[in-house]
Amino acid sequence: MFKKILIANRGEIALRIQRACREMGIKAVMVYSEADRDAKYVKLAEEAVCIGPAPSAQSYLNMPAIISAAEVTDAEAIHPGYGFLSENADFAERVEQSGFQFIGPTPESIRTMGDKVSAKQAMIRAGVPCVPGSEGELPDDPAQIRRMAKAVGYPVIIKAAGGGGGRGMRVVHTEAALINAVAMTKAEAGAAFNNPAVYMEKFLQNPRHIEIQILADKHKNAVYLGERDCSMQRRHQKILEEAPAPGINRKLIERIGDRCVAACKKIGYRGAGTFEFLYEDGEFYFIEMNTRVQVEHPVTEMVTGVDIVKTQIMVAAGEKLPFTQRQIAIRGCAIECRINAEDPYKFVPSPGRVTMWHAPGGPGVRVDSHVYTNYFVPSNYDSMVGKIIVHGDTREQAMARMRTALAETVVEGISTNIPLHRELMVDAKFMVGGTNIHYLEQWLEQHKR
Ligand code: MV4
Repeated sequence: MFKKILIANRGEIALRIQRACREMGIKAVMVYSEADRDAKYVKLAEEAVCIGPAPSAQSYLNMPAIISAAEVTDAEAIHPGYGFLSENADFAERVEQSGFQFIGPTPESIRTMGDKVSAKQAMIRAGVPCVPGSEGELPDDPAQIRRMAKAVGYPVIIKAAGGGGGRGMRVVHTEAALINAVAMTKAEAGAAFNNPAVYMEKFLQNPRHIEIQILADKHKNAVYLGERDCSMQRRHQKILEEAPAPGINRKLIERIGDRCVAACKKIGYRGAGTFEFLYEDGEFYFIEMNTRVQVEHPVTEMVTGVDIVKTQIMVAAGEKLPFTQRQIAIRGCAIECRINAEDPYKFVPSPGRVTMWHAPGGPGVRVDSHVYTNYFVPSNYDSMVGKIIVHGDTREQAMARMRTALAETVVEGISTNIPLHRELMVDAKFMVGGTNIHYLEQWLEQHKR
């Protein structure tokens, strides 16, 4: 096992990874920007290295500075967390060329999944069900594009190969609008991702966003850890996630999970990964794969008892997965509320000094946050300052525990979205479960103030 790991991230996930290191007897090296100098997890680490000024481009995205920090501290591996450099294949390659273990999949896997056309082709080959569409990059010939759209059926969606997470897409409702929409998406994709390639899919009107968590080792073992329902989102920002997904047939989930595992084995995937699906009318359709640990990993940890971050580190060190698929069971229900430093209804960021932070507790309650009373939330980064995660035997118990947890939570000095979460936890449709990706935006429209 590694003796020392460098954590190339900040905030709650930096603290989460540091905790895993501590539990495993591994020394943690933190890197931090000038804006994060006073963060408690920086002071708590065995070692910490300042890698640059507040802007991410000069610190958390600064590859030479991060690799130099690993060199001067004699770290053996680098954990990238989520965001920043976590899905940058060139970074993973440079980390390994510098003699460190990248805690994640191979640069090749990251590259394949980063290109949404090659990702989809890999999944089709591996037998993972995908949204019907072009099965590759769109050709230049307008007549051919029109034929494809007619075969798929309108509405269709044009997506950039270099996009993902909601960037570089356009919905097309009629043949009259098709060719122009393709040209516009191509132009934007060329400018934004330096890759003009686009592909076509049938546009699903009211899907849910369900994702499957997997873990794989370097010995061709892979397991899936059930699913998460991430449909509660606004402008592609998830605000609440849960596991298991309400009302979905368990046998269907097992079939899809087995497909994901087979795909991992086929492509030699290793580490943690997430297969994103749209779910509509009882069918799953693969859209993208994330090659990192995700913000919402705790809901899966709560229902499976598996420590995903610890397992990422174990498999990166070459160890075998310490469990088989048969040993994985889903117990109860878990819900995560993301706590953002922002206005709860206008969504404008609210950085600044937290004059009071009181975290909830009790049975089945987990708080992943780096915040403390007097912590200053910098304006340079994402507004998420922590997560409240609850577990219960039933979804009703999980919701009751979340209501209690949210009632106990006190945050002063900044605005947070906690009031929004309190309302959602007593919303009739949420309480039934199974709302789609448009629900929150429609709810906000109806609850305008
Ligand atoms: C889609 C779709 C409908 N049909 N693809 C948005 C983010 C990116 N991961 C894929 N996205 C979508 N792809 C087809 N064929 C609808 C969305 C979508 C969405 C997906 C998941 C979560 C939230 C979303 C919000 C708007 C649109």
